[in-house]
Amino acid sequence: TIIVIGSNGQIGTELVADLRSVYGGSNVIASDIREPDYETKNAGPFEFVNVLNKENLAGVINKYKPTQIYLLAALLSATGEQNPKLAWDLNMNGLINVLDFAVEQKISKIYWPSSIAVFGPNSPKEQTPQYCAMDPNTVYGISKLAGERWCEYYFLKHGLDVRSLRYPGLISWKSQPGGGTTDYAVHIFHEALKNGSYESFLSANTELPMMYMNDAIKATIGLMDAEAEKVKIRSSYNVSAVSFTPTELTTEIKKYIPDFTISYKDNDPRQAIADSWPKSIDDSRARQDWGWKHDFNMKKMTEDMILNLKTPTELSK
Ligand code: VAH
Repeated sequence: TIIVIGSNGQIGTELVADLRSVYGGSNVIASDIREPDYETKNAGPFEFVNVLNKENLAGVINKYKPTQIYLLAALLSATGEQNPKLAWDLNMNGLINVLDFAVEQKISKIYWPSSIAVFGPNSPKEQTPQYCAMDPNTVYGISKLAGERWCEYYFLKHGLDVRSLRYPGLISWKSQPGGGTTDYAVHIFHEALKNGSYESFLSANTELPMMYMNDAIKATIGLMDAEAEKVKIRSSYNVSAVSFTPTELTTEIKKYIPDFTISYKDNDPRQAIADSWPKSIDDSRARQDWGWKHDFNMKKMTEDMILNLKTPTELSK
């Protein structure tokens, strides 16, 4: 069995559904600190799991004896800045609790997401390499950088097969984003279809690395299915697909909604976060080591988002 912790989030919602289609509904346990939406709840087992509550976590692990755990629970960059101590506690101690149980219970594989947020103002901005100066200045980025070091440490000291990806901004239609800096790239589609206009909290020329959720799930399952010896990086792999600005995304959206207009809110705190991150990522190591390749460019992503949001889809709350 597989346990997905943080299954109600932007990634978890889709990852649970896709893992269930591969492994069977009853073999993938969704878990979070609040009830899932109707669809997830009826497609397989759900458990309340708070990664900061060790006896709760131990109880669920003992109940299901999982062979894999995906730990997705975290506070993201924007919410983390509003609640720095909780972000550090949840992102860091949640990870260490899971790593410890994984060693104790000999769980064969652990997945933990990192982020391009591990890079900072002094990291190269274009085609940011796998290894370089990393001075993240958000609690989220600090916790992800430290988390990468812990993952590699548990691999080296305990032989734990823990694997990780540095996700860029993720864009999806099935699930709402969870308080990040890249959330504009999801909100814009909903607003464009609903109101024909959107006020962006990032400036027109803010270029960020992005990825469609289909590609993010493909990368995640692709990394987890790779033979262990191909996973040569045990901190976290750079992965990417596209990079674009709000202006470029607007131009693409206008091909489907010609009257769509964008405006820009200035001095949003998320602008400083975005400005500290790379504009584009070099993910050649993931492509070399375990055959990563993205499928969705901005054009294909926009088409798929509009197509799916246009039909009356009940969005997960
Ligand atoms: C965030 N969506 O904005 C997340 C992600 C790279 C961005 O880590 O915080």
